[in-house]
Amino acid sequence: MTTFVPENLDAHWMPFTANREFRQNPRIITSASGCFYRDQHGREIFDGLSGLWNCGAGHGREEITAAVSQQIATLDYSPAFQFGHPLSFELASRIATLMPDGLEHVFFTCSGSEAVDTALKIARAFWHSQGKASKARLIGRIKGYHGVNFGGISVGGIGPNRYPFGETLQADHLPSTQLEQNRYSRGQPQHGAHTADALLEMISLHGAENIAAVIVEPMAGSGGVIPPPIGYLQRLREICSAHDILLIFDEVITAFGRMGGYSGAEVFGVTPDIMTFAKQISNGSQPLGGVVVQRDIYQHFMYLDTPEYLVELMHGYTYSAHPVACAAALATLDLLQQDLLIERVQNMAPILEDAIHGLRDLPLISDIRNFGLAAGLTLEAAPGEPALRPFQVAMKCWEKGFYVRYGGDTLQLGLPFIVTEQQIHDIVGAIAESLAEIT
Ligand code: PXG
Ligand code: PLP
Repeated sequence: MTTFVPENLDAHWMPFTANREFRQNPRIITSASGCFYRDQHGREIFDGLSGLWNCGAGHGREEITAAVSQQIATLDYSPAFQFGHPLSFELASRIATLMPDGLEHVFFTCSGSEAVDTALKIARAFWHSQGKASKARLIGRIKGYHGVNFGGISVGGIGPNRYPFGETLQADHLPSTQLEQNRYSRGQPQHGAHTADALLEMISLHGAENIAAVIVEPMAGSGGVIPPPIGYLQRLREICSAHDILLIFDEVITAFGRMGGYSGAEVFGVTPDIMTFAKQISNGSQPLGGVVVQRDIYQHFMYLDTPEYLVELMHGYTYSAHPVACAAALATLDLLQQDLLIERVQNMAPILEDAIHGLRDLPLISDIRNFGLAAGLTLEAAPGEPALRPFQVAMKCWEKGFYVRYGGDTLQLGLPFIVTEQQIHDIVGAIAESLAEIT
C-alpha cells in the first residue's frame, strides 16, 4: 500500500474544516467498503457516521454502482427544465408511497441546503400567490441546522454558521428543546413539549398574517442529536394548523432510515405540510435532495389563474433530478427494502442505546442522547475552549481506527444500518478509551 498525500493541500479550501490543522495532520481516505474506510496508510477505519449521515446501507454497494454505471451510459444528462426523463417520475412516485399520507409531490434538488431553500421559497410563494405576500417571516429554532445557503442560515440556530455572513432573511427562533432536566434521556425526553408554546408568543409579536412557515428538524442532528420531547412536534403541528402557518420538517438526516422508519414524520407520528430530504436517499453515492409537499399545496400551484404554458414556480437547479442521481436513489430504495435495513435500524437501536448510556459515569461526559441509529455525547468544556475536547477525542478515535463526528461541544454517532453488535461495542469502547487518554 503506497502512502498518498497530495503535494499541494492548500489548493483545495476544504468545507467546514480546520484547514490549517488538516495540513499538519492530513486524513486522506482512499477507498471504502461496507462499514469501513481505508486511509492513505492502508489502515481500516470504522465509519461511525455513515459518511456524513448518508451511507447507511454501507459503502461500495454493487447494486448502486451498477445502476449508476448503466444510467450514465444510457442518459448522462438531460435538461432539467421543460423536459423530463423517466427515472425522476419513477423515483418521485416511489418516494410519495413511502411518505405519510398527503405528502405526495416531490421537487428535486442536489443537496440538503438546496432542499431547505426550496422549501422556504415554496412556502413564501404559496402565500404570495394567494395575495398574502406579508406572510413571509420564517421561524426556525435555536441549535437548528438547515444547511448553509442564505435561507437555511436565516432559520438556522447555530450562531457561528450565521453571524459572520451579515444580514439574513426575516426570521425568528424557537427555543431549543435541550433542557437540563432531560439530560441522559433514552430516546425521546419527557420534558419540553411546552417549549413549542413559544410559537404562540411569536404569533402575538409578529402576527400570524406575517408568518409563512415554521421549520424544524424532527430530531436535531448537527446541533448534537437532540430527539424531540414527547408531545413537542404534536404541539407545533396544532399551533401551526390553528394559525394557518406551514410546518416544514427538515428531514435531511432523519429521512430514509436513520430513525427506524422512512421519515421522522412517520416515526414521531406528526405530518408536516412540507418535508425536505437528501443524504440517505442516494446512500451518499450521488448528490441528491428534495422537497415533498402536501397535495393541497401542489394543487394550489396547478390551479393558478395563469396560462398553462407559463411556469408555476420560478425555481429549479441545473442538476435537479439528475438522471444518474435518480438511478442511485432508486437502487438505494431497493436496498433499503430488500435488505430490511429499516427493521435493522429498529433492532440495533436498543443495543446502541444501552452501549452509549454505559458511558454515563465517565469523567468529562455531561449528557448522552440517542434515537434510532444516532447518538450524541456532550463533553464538559475545557476552560475557555468548548470545542477542544470533542476534537481531541475524535482524533484519538481516528488513531484507533474509528471515525467519530465532532462538532461544538459534542461527539456524534450515526452508525451504518448494517452495523453489527460487536462493532457498536468496539466504537463505544474506543470513545471510552479516548476519553480516558485526554483526561
Ligand atoms: N438540513 C439538515 C437537517 C441537515 O442535517 C442540511 C440541511 C444541509 O444538507 P447539505 O446536503 O447541503 O449538506 C443538513 C446537513 C454533521 C453534518 O456531521 C450534518 C450535515 C452536513 C454535514 C455534516 O452533523 N447536515
Ligand atoms: N450562476 C450562473 C451564472 C448560472 O448560469 C447558473 C445556472 O444556469 C447558476 C449560477 C445556478 O447553477 P445551478 O443551476 O447549478 O444551481
